[in-house]
Amino acid sequence: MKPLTKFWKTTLIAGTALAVFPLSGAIAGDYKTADNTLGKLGLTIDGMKTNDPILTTEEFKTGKDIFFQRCAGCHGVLRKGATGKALTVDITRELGYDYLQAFITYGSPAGMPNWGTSGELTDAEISIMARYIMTDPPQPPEFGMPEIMKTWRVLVAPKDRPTKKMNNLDIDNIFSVTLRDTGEVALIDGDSYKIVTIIKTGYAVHISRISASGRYLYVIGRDAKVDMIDLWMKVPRTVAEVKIGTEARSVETSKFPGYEDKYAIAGAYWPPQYVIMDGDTLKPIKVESTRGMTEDTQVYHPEPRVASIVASHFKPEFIVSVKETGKVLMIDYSDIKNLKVTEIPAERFLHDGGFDSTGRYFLVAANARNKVAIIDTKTDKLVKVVETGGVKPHPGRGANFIHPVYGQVWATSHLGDETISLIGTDPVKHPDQAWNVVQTFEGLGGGALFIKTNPNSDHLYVDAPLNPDADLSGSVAVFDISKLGKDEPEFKILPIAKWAKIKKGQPRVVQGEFNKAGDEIWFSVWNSKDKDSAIVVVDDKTLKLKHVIKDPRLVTPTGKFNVYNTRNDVY
Ligand code: DHE
Repeated sequence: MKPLTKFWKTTLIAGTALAVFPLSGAIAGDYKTADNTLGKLGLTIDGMKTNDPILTTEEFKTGKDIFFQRCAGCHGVLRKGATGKALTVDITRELGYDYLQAFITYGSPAGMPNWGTSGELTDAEISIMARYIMTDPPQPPEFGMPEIMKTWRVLVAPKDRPTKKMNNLDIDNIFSVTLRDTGEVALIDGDSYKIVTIIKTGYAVHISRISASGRYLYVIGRDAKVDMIDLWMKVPRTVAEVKIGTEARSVETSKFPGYEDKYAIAGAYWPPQYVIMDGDTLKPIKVESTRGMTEDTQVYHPEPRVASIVASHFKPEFIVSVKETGKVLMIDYSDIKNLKVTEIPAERFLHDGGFDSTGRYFLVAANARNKVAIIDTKTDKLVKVVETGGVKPHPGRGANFIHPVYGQVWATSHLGDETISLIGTDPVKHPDQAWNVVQTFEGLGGGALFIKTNPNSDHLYVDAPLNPDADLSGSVAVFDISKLGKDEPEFKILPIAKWAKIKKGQPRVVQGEFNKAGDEIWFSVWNSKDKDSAIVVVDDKTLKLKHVIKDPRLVTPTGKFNVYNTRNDVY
């Protein structure tokens, strides 16, 4: 690390945050400063070691931007830690600049990306980040109803929308594909593999969810912008939009009979809150904060972020996982004015999850605790919290199938190691196995994000996009479900990235998603923004390459959401 240029002088503001001013510029007015001796005092920043490098104002701004774009998702805006470790200044200053710089450069098998060696951050940016996280985190502003209302737009009013489907598409077999770095979704026809249209959405768009009828598609960007797309239009397009905060990951719609397409909900990372909206127009109805006490130690947390949200099939309720407090909120939308919320203490650091095969039980990963919490959505009670036997479970929505020995199970892969864990989910026919880990075995390697099967498939697919080894992050492991009775079941490796024949870059293969028929599975071949990406379609019966979708418009494809499977919670 080079010392800071001699033209800069640092000044302490409010104890620890740094601002830096150039000495060479003219000082306004006639007032001339005299040299003084204060600079000779050996003052240090509280807790920082004397040799730790510091930041210029410009670098602070760059660090802030990179942190919010790349790091806050795992470590939190206030850096109190969740999926990623806590990075509060008491910890980072103790670790010191050299350690932090090396860690950011090389990553770790436990899930920290190798930002330097992957080429995603330059040496200069890594140096800034190591120094940035040694300074106190800035806190972004609140975003309440007045701010939300200012962003709400109905682009096509319900009365001006078609009364029947105006296109020839099989809507149930459309895939909404996240184009992460362009802030768009591609709607791809699952029958012809053709791009129907590309729609501008929020920044670093994250997931799509479908209304109960299958007509409306809701997309959430990391900037907390929700776009509502009408799939009945001749060419599907956005009919309403709203920003529910400044940082978000999840959106869902009401599914209980009688409430189909009536409400939508989106959860924010910042400010920590959820917003219930009119399902037809996205008009915000209610905004509720999730700040409060942790479920176990009952200590106040200022930033309990909203992670996964699902819609109950048993009650008019949204099921909201609150990450840092570890609570699952059952939000009764039958009377939004007099909102009733059942708060279930589950486990801290809740992240992603999905239903069991019956749609009654919600299994959600508390990934930093290596556990899965199981919620009964019929009784609104916690069933159990189980250790998965692996490091950082990351199921996506998980995978449901009938195991040859243990009956119905739900599976999760892990971000932090190669473990795949199966949890029994049939309390009637397999009461001894229900809500216990019945088997663990190894997949490709650490860095797995998503696991997938389909009721019509005999295969279980597991990716490893965050594995530092390019061969592994470019492949998926496939298990034959009928052979899972063995202790250490074998798997086949599908070299998906090689099949895509992409010459430049190091694309990661991510998130399998089945088509409506459940006879083919699509994988994203996710390259950097300036390089070619693709979607590879695999024949589920033969495990052979069926089709490669390539198009210059397919920039950084990641999540794919088949309308039928998503609206019916088939996974
Ligand atoms: Fe995701 C789901 C949060 C990074 C692709 N991701 C989720 C969910 C949450 C979440 C809370 C569950 C939503 C739900 O079901 O309601 N994701 C986060 C993060 O906080 C994190 C770790 C860091 C960040 O800064 O965002 C993060 N996610 C990523 C990615 O980098 C991925 C791989 C690529 C991308 O597009 O950004 C990614 N996340 C996905 C996908 C799903 C998802 C594809 C939905 C999976 C599904 O099958 O439902």
